[in-house]
Amino acid sequence: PLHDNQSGLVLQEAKPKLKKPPFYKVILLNDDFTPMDFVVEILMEFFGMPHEKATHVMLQVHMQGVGVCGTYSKDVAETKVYLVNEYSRAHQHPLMCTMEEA
Ligand code: NFA
Repeated sequence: PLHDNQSGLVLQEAKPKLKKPPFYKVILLNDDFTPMDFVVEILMEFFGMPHEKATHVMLQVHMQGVGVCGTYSKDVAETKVYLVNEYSRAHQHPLMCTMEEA
């Protein structure tokens, strides 16, 4: 809030705001049914990875259970999670995408 003092100056109060982390990791989760090629396609089309990197990340998710697709602002991460999950659902694959604080 702003307050006028007697001299007519306007001072900005120092707000002790604790900002949340501005970036989020978009995470892909393994499952037993989604074809490997479909996951590679998603990593290339939605996350801009070249085929070799997409294959590496897909195999990491396959073996470790989770993998990072990329780090984005909150809005962009939310949009990517939504689009990937909708695309997977539309193709009747159970692939799940989520996000967490970076
Ligand atoms: N585990 C899946 C399979 O064996 C492949 C997969 C990889 C699924 C990464 C989801 C994420 N077909």
